[in-house]
Amino acid sequence: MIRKKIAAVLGTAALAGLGIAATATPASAAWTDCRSGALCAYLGDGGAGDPGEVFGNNTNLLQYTKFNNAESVYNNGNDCDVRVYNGTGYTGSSFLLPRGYVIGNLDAYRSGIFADDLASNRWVC
Ligand SMILES: [Ca+2]
Ligand SMILES: [Ca+2]
Repeated sequence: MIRKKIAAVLGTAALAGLGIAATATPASAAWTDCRSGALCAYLGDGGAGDPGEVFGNNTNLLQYTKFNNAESVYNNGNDCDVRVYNGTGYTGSSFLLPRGYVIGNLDAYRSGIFADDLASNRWVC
């Protein structure tokens, strides 16, 4: 798909991108559209664009465009960390995203194995 580049947000996105190339980091103000309690996925790096939100555990996130094409992800859960898989039904590879943390550029995280494929999630308390 064509990835939209927005010059106006590039400064913020680039700053956020620097810290999260290899690991999860605490969320900053750019991520605030994600409602409390949700796991949010974005079509842009660094939380750019409107989030796709899910609550609870999900065996098939690929039915949601923003998870199926995710560029960044944010755990805005209330209490728990969340494990995210690149296979449906909690299969494939996974990472644990602590509560309040983001991955700002999935392409740069673990060789991009989760980019465009956040397929299922399970909350870990
Ligand atoms: Ca996909
Ligand atoms: Ca990216």
